[in-house]
Amino acid sequence: MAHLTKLTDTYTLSNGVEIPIVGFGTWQTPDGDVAKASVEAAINAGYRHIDTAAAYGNEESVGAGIKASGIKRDDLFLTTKLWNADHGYDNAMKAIDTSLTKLGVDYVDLYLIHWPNPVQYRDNWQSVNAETWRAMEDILKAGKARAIGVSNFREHHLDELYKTATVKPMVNQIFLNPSDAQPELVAYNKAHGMLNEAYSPLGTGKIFAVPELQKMAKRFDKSVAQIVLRWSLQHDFLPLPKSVHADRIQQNTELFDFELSHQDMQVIDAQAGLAGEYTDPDTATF
Ligand code: 1BO
Repeated sequence: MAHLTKLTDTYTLSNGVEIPIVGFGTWQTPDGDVAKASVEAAINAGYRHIDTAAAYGNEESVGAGIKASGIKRDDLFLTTKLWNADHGYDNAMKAIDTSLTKLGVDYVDLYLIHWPNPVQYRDNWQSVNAETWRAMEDILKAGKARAIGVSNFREHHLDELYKTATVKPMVNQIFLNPSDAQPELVAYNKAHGMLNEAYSPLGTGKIFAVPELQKMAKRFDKSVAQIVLRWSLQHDFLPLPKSVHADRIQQNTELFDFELSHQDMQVIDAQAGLAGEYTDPDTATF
């Protein structure tokens, strides 16, 4: 288990870059004042890691929230992602510049390919990903990203990428929570030196109604959300909880004054039967 004492503890990526162990997620956070205010509130609550994506449509507001917080750029870890329309070498080189402009920064800390198999490249995703990854490597070399990686990639997408990659992805950000713990993919990522980042770390919300988890939360005087985020950390995942409510933004930072036992972890692991919302990247319609 990683060293878990505070929100700003870090994992070390395979290229030596330090990444804070909890990130503030902004998927489905409405653009405009809501995104700006929630990012500002997150930074004020102590988050030093913000996760967005071109596809979330909120990069400008996320950038505005960062600016409004007054934090120094170098004190923040910022991730964004390349969308499906921007695959291919030339498009990717333009996409990073667009994201940097929207975010109002000179570099991101982590740049990810958002999906491995966009619907328009279903017949040639292998060569398209190779070209996109070539751009990702040049983006890294140019210092526009301090680390690069992928999201929603499965083993066969990565096996294919490794045929031409000269730099291995440092992160795979996946749908990862007790109902969809994806043990094979998690082990694969780890074996290939990738950090497992968890988006939707609380899953569909069904987890909140599980009596064993409610009892456990009561025993620790915590919420079920805090219990599940702690589970994620004790598995060495990097959870990206999202909220637009100041009280929950704060609550999701309070994960370091308790520890789940092996038995507690097993009870949460056993929730894998709950139906999740996993999207298969090879059949997704975007
Ligand atoms: C469709 C977006 C998934 C989370 O990044």
